Amino acid sequence: MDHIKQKIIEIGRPKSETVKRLIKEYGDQPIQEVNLGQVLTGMKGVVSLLTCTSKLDPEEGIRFRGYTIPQLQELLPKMQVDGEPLPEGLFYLMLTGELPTKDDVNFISNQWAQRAMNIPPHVFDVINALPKDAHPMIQFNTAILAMSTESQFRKAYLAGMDKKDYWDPTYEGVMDLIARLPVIASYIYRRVFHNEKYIELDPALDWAGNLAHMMGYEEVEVKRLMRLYMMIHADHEGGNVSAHATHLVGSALSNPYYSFSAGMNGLAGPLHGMANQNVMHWIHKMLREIGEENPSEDQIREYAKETLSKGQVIPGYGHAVLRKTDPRFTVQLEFAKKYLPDAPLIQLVEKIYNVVPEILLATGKVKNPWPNVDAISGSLLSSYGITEYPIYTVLFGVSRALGVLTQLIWDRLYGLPIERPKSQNLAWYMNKVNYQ
Ligand code: NMX
Ligand code: MLT
Repeated sequence: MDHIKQKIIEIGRPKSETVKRLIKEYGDQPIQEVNLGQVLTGMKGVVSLLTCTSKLDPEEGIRFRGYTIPQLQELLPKMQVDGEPLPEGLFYLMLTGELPTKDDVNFISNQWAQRAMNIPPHVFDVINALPKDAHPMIQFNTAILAMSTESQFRKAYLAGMDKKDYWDPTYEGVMDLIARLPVIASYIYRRVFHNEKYIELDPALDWAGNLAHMMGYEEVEVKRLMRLYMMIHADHEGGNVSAHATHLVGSALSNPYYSFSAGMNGLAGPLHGMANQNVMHWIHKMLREIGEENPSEDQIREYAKETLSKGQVIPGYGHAVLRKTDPRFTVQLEFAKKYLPDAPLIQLVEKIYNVVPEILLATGKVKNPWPNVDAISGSLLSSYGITEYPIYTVLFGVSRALGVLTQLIWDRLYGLPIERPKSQNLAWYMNKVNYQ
C-alpha cells in the first residue's frame, strides 16, 4: 500500500468515528433556521453539506483546507522558483489536509503519468463516433462515462466489500480518472481543432504541463498558465453545481466516473462553467457590433445595458456566494499583467471591469456585481493562442475533478449515506406561511 493510502487510513478512520458520534449523540441539535425565500431561491445559504476540501467566504473568496490562493502560490511545490504551484500538490493538500513535500508531489505526478497510459481503446472509439462539431463538453462527458467500464469500485462492490473499505476502490478510480482527463481533453481539442494531429503524453512531465504539451503548447509560459488554471478552478466548496451534483450522485454509491459525469453535466450549464466560453462570445459580439477593436468605456456601457435590456445576463459577473471580486479573477489579472502587459484582450477585460459593476448595481437586484473567475480566464487563454472557446469549459472540468473527486473519497471515508432531502408542493409552502 502506498504512503498516501496509509495516510488516508490514519486520518480518515478517526474522522469517520467522529461523524458517527455526531450523528448518534448530537444529531437532533438544530444548526440553522431556514426561511422560505432560501428554499425558493436555490437553497442559498442553507448549510446542509459536509465538505472538507475547501471553504468559500463571501468577502474573501476560496480557501483550500484553510489556505488562500496567494498563500498556496508561496507554499506549494513548483517546477521553477518563479513558477506556479503544481496542481498535484493541491490535490495532496485537499486529500490529506497537509502541505505536501516535493517528493509527495513527484509521487502523484508519476502515478498520474503511469495511470494515464492505459486508457482502453473503446473510449477513443466512442469519442470518434460523435460528430466533430458536437460540443467538446459532450465529447468529454461521453468519454468519462465510457471509462466507467474500468471502475474498480463497481468490481469490488459486486465482489462483496465491507462498507468501511468503500474509500479504497473509490481512491483507485479517482486516481485513474484524474490521471486520464488531460489525455481525453487534449484528444478532443486536437480532434476538433487541429485536424486529429494527436500528441503523445510525455511521462516526464507534470500533470498540467502534460495537458499543455498534449494540446500542442510547449512554451514555458503556457505550461505555467495551465498549472495556475488547474489550481484555481479545482474546488469551490461543496454547494456549487458541479461539486454538489458529483456528491449527490456519489451518495447512491455510483462509481467515480458516473458521479463526476453528473458534475460535468452541471458544469456545462451557462450559469456555471460554460460562462467562460460565453464571456468570449459576449466580448466578440460587442466588438463586432461596435465595429472597433478598442471600444471606449461609454461604448461598453451601452452594450452592457443593451444585454440587460434584452433580459440576458452579463457572463463572468455575479456569484451565488461571493460578494466581492473573485480572487481567482484577481490572480489571473496579476498573471496577465506580469507576463502579458500589452495584451489587448486583457486591457479590454480591465475596461469591462471598470464599467459593468456599476451597471449591475443599478439594477437593484444583482447581489454581486463583481467579476468571477470566468470574466478573464478565456481572454488569458486566448492571449496565449488558445483561441478555441468551446474547449474552455473542458479545461475547467479537468481542474474541477481535483476537488470534487477528492471530496468523493472523503464522502466514503466519512461513511455518508444516500442524500435524500424532503420536497413539498406549492400549497404546502403557502399554508406554512399563511399565504393570503
Ligand atoms: N447579469 C445580469 N443579471 C444578473 C447577473 C449578471 N451577471 N447576475 C445576477 N443577475 C440577476 C439574476 O439573473 C437575478 O435576476 P432575476 O431576479 O430577474 O431572476 C438577479 O440578478 C438576482 O440574482 P443573484 O441572487 O444576484 O444571483 P444568483 O445567485 O441567482 O446567480 C449567477 C448567480 C452566477 C448564476 C449569476 O450571477 C449569473 O447569472 N452570472 C452570469 C453567469 C456567470 O458568470 N456564471 C459563472 C459563475 C461562476 N462559475 O464559474 O460557475
Ligand atoms: C465555482 O467555481 O463552482 C463557481 O464559482 C460557482 C459557485 O461557487 O457556485
